[in-house]
Amino acid sequence: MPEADWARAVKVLDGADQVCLACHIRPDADALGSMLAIATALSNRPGRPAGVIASFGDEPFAVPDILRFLPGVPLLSPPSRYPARPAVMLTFDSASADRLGLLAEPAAAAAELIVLDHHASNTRFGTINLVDPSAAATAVLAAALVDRLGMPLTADVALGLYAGLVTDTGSFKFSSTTPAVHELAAGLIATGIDPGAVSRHLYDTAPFGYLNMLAASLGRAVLEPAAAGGLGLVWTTVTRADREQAGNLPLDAAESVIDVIRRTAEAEVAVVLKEDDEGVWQTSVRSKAHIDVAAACTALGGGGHVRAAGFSALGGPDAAISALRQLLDAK
Ligand SMILES: [Mn+2]
Repeated sequence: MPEADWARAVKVLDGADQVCLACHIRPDADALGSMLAIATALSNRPGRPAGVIASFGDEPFAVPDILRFLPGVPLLSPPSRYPARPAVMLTFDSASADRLGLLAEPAAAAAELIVLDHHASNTRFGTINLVDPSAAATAVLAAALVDRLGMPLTADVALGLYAGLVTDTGSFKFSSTTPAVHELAAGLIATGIDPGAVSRHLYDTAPFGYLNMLAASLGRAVLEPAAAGGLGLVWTTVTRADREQAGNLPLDAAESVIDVIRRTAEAEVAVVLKEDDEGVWQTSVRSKAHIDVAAACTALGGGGHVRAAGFSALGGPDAAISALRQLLDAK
């Protein structure tokens, strides 16, 4: 990433009295944790605190249950209160403007738009693009920004960054877990945060109904050994009815199903199609070693990383899986 881009971003943010922050819709811990870390740091900037507006473009506007523990949640406001023409806007973990949902319009009208992201599929929609596909998480870039702006790394700032780092490295299990990732984690933990508490909030806590939803979904899993060019495909669905029958669980309760499905030894590619409250199928796709699922998902209107990507399907799950199957076979 060019040093000149960092320098421009630092100059713009240093000079801003108000900074408008946004992350992608249906935020995960990397998007929301990175944004809230920067929101917290900017609003406590020594000597010159900035006015901060932080949001994401979902309507209705709701912070996912499992992310409510993040410091800085009270700094959030709904997209309806977002300025129409921000002087300085900073986006987190969004590969394209449409991933900002309702905040795509303010982003298009912003005088300066700084894009902080690590997706290879990033469309570079900012006036300043801090995009590094080699970064394990947007949180890595947000940590660099904290450092470059000379803002103190307090425990409240570190916790959001750590949550993002844990999530995007699969709890330090993915190949993106470099020595630098562990060095960053060490610096974050040294602020006094409790990594055990972060894991409990993110992964190890769910209402009892989750077990019923998981059972229903796993019971429908299909293995197609001949698919994905013979490397194998495993897939399942999580329907609205599954979530309703499990005690009206929110969509984000279904996020972790992919982590069970993708264990399947006989399949290079794992897919979970999750029906959201509007009947759209939010589809998560993972691969292990050979297939670029970002390319397939981008072709279906989504995006992501080589080993972890997704797309939204308006038709039914059968149409979505057959479209995906064709793209994976073409590899
Ligand atoms: Mn990310």
